[in-house]
Amino acid sequence: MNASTAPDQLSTQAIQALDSAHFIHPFTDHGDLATRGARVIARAEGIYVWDSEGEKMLDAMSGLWCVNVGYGRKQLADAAYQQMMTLPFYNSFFQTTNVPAVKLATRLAALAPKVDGRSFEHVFYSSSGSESNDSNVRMVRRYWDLLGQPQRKVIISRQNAYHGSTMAGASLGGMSGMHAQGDLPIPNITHIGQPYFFDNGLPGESADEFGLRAARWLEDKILEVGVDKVAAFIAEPIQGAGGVIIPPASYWPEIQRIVDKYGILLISDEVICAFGRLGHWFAYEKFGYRPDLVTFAKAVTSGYIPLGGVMVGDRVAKVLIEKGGEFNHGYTYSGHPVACAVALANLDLMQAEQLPQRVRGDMGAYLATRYAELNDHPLVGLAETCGFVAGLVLVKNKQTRERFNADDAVGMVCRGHCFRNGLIMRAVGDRMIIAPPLTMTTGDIDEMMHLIWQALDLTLKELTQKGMI
Ligand code: PXG
Repeated sequence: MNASTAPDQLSTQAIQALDSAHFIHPFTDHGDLATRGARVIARAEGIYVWDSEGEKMLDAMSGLWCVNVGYGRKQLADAAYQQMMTLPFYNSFFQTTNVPAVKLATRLAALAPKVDGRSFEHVFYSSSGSESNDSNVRMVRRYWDLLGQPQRKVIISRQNAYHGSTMAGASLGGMSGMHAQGDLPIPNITHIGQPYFFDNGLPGESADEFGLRAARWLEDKILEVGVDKVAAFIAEPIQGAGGVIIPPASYWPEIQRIVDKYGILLISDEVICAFGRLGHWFAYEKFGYRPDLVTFAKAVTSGYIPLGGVMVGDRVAKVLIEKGGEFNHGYTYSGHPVACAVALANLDLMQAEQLPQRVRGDMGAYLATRYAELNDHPLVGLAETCGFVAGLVLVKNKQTRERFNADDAVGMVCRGHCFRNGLIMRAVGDRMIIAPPLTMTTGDIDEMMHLIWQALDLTLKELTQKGMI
């Protein structure tokens, strides 16, 4: 086979064979993939993607939590083209800068809400969420070094968190499967439990009581490690890859009280939650807490081109800039002009179409109402949304809340039915989750809900036939 043949002239099987021969995919069992062949995603428009066999699927995951403005938006392609013809690349290392990077930093600083007088006037750029969290580790350590407290090195995170796949990102994350490969976490990173009420709430305990208890695991950990050794706490506003774990309302205010009490830095990893996903430009505004650093990536460009970064709050920026001298850290693509130009066009679009406002208003409410109907399905233990993310837990017995065994791989069964019926929904253990494009209309939501019901019905049928329920 001639690999230089244009891919769209190759048959699906030929592409799958080349894929198997040459492409190592992220988080993939290649032995398994080789037996079934990868699904070749060929094109996309609006909220739909098509595979190489012409099968159309409603993409309820926005690619991978990123295509917030939907597919096929010409303004973003035009912005990339224009910028490539003007200045496709220049670095920002040696006292140089470029206009899109400056404009975007200014724009992001204006969009990031001030809380209690604290603001975000500075942005550090990378190309991904993982790199951004590596930068956070570097910045946090540098901050405490500059303040003469170099022993403050420990960053506290949470089990089942996802903060990326680089050495620091995977270490900050709380995925045991990732830690098991490659001697992770790296030193000075430790984890507390996640605020997952359905899993960890005690009999008779209210969600808010549980939220306070879960937040206080942070205080316990700070005291265990030693107050003078703790540098920062990192958390996603809502855990995304962990299965859309929405914390009780009491959780974030209590976390804020604790980080304030001990003076540690707070990192809000908003790689999934920012840029309208929860109805705000930044999610800390929704929950009312005051982070010092905010990680972003994905939807800053709606995934059209890689870009990530960190919003650096005044507390950290002041120390790094006024006391720091040169900070020996940065990436070739920090402030990439094309990526920044696409981000600006993306923010223009989001602003013109008022996407965060729609999610905060009518459309978020409509999704919440329709999604809550799933609570009537016999397989669903609890279905809930927050803005335009939603999760449900599949249960064996609705009344007793009995769960399936991990070996049942019930999420994968359901995901299979979704795929075969033209819906992309993600499975995380026994949870089914969505993060649809923010451009969805009520008609789109109705169509998606119909497909979700169908997939749940088919899953129930299969599990019943197999005697698993
Ligand atoms: N932080 C958070 C909160 C994320 O969700 C990252 C950091 C890392 O970003 P990059 O750009 O380096 O991938 C993420 C990424 C999933 C899934 O299975 C989620 C992510 C990535 C891959 C898969 O839901 N989130």
